[in-house]
Amino acid sequence: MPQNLRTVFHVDIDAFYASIEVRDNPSLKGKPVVIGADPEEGAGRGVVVTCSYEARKAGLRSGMPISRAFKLCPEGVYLRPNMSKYTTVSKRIMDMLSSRSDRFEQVGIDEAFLDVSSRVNSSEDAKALARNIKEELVQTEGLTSSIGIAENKSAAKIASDLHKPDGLTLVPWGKTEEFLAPLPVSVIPGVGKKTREFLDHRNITKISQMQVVPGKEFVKWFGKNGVWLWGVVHGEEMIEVRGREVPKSMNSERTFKKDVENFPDVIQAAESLARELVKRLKQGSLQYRTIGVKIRFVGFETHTTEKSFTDYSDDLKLVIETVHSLLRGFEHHTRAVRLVGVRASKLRREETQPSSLDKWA
Ligand code: TTP
Ligand code: MG
Repeated sequence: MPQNLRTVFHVDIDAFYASIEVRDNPSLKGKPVVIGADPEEGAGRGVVVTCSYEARKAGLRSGMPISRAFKLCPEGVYLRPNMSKYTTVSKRIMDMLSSRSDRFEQVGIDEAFLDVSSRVNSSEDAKALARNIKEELVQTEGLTSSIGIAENKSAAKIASDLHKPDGLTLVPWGKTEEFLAPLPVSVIPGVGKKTREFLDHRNITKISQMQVVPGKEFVKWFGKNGVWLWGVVHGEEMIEVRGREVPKSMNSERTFKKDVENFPDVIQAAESLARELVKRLKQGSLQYRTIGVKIRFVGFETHTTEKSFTDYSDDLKLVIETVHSLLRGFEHHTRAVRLVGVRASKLRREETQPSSLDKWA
């Protein structure tokens, strides 16, 4: 591998929730383990969240109705998800993965991109580092993973899916287009049922067939996502692995030009600040768990107060309601108001899956 080229890993834990349950209860090893709804409760409503590879052999898949899963695999062990456990494991894994990369981007509860360009100088180096990470995941967490190595994110992601479970797939540098050519279009992240059908309609089922379609056509078909997709199929997608920091808090304040005596005007200003704040949170895919207000009266007397919730949210209505109830505590204050502010804290980044192209097809 020539120097100065990018090396991106996509790491994805195998059958994440199910593997954690098997690890914590070794008697489940080798059995079809299904995480999801209880097939015997609620008349078999609900779905399979995930399942072990043994259950996948029986045809079970994420999203399948639990009643159908039970018909296909009555001998399976059906367990309810234990999210707090999975989140704790995820956090430890992500901390470890992030420490093994130059840049790090978590993209789901059990998957992440690592830019390791400065840490490897050959395909052998890259594979050795990936093997080492896989081994560490087994040693410290008792979990197997699949890693794809490529010069860009989309090819790394496709590669990591190719030889699951416990896979390690390297796409040679400069050979991404050749690697992708024989694969079905459905391996591309974001190409779901609708996009597949749209392409199928045009007799396109393999990536090689997409590679001969002019870029202009892609844009006609998929709008600005067509530019990205064209880059993906030609191995030229070069989107950075980006570890976006989650800010501690975000706020929106207004100092009035003229001190405000009429309290409803203060509330109205706070509402528009809340709207602006939620817009900014959404732009950064952020959710809050605490909303606070700040109010300053003439004479610089300043108060802050806040309210926390049990769940994260990005809901505007909840912000407005909270701002109203917090500000009401100052309604009978005698002095005029100089400044009002709204603040969101205890933030987290919403976990995002690759965006779907289906909406555009
Ligand atoms: P995935 O990585 O897609 O699935 P997986 O880890 O179970 O299996 P594999 O990677 O080996 O194919 O998702 C990670 C976890 O996210 C999964 O264990 C359960 C959860 N999940 C959902 O909650 N809903 C879903 O639709 C999917 C696909 C996964
Ligand atoms: Mg996984």
